[in-house]
Amino acid sequence: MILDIQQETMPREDLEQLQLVRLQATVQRCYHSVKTYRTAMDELGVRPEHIKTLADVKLLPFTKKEHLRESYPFGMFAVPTEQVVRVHASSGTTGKPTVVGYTKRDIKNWARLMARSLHAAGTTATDRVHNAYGYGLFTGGLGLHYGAEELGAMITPMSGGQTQKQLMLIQDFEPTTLCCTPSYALNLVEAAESMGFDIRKSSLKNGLFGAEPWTEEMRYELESRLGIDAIDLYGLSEIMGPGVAVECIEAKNGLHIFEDHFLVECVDVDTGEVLPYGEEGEIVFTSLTKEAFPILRYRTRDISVLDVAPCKCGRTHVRLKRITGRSDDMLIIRGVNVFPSQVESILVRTENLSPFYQLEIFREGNMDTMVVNVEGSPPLFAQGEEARQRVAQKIQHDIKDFIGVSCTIIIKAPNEIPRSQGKAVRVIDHRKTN
Ligand code: DLL
Repeated sequence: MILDIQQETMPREDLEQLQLVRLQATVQRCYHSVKTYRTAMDELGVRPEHIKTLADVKLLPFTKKEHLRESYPFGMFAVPTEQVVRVHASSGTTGKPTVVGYTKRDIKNWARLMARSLHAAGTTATDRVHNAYGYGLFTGGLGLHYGAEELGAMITPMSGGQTQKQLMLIQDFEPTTLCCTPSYALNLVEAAESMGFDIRKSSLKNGLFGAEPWTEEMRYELESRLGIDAIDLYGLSEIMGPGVAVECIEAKNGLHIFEDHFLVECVDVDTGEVLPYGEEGEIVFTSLTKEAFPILRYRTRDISVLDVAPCKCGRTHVRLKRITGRSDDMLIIRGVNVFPSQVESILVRTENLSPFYQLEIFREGNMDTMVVNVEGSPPLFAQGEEARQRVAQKIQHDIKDFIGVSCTIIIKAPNEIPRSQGKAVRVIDHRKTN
């Protein structure tokens, strides 16, 4: 199998030349085949031939989730549906899902990118992959699946759920790579421990975790409890699915974006202004090779920083710092911006807790209040109320200190927080239901 990994170490000038040619072709395709893009570009007075340099991307209109919803189901496809061989959809919180399509070539490119992601994470053709990402409309399961096959590895298409069975197959099939959400990995660890299965001694050596925000503290937790290298994997269905960016096992310090297929920008959330490398903002992608569902300047709502510093792995592709959260996940509690991942960092490094938590947001009068529900470890629970109060006070103090917001802490009994089968539900916002 030939992986086009030479693209990952190309000198930047060559990479940028390749990107420009692909960008120009994508803009032509969007303008001539997708009404939404033609209308938006005409409104701005931009024609495909105005894109002469990569920086000209900023002349193009942004695409937002609303555009995809308005064109439900196939209105933004750039090829006749006869040429589409697969669709995926991501469920929104309200109404219809957003639908994305792939031609045969798109599927091939995606499989290659996922093979490259697995390769960057340290998986080889002789490895065995246990895939617990959900199969179905969600892109996680099938995305990893075709990538592992493309790489030549052996894959178990387990999908999510059936935790006991997952653990049995991990013992019997002896996989080396685990693929699932970080919250589900934690769920597996806990279930293994309760069965008396020491998963640290299993055949697993690395894991590709993504589809939801997680923290360095959670990486430490997963690496120490599973005895593996935990690698961050990023993607979104609107752009392709998993395999848009991945960490390299050499540095584990930010996710290399596959820039030969995606053009990335970081913009100011409010003004849409393009920010220089190193500044935090909203990540925006333009696809460079997609046929069925090309996309221009998609506002991901994911907040991060782009890092151009050279990486010790030799890849020249820009790195995306760990996603701190989505702009629409950001909670504003009494004027203070809070991302659930900031709370996670504090909880995971506090002793005597299990790393399962959920935040509840209430509105009392004009005041927003946050309640942090977190599970105590079984020994803490056995120590009684006073010990739990001490831990609760410590967390409350640390959250006030590091994040700047006062909140109430409730230490729950082991197993009281619902376990995730896929993406974890970290926030219950009662303001939206009242
Ligand atoms: O979650 C694709 C995926 C599957 C990625 C498996 C990685 C592994 P969607 O369901 O469309 O696609 O959700 C995309 O999930 O905009 C981010 O907010 C979040 N997300 C995905 N990966 C990460 C990550 C898949 N590594 C949305 N860290 C994205 C933080 C992530 N957030």
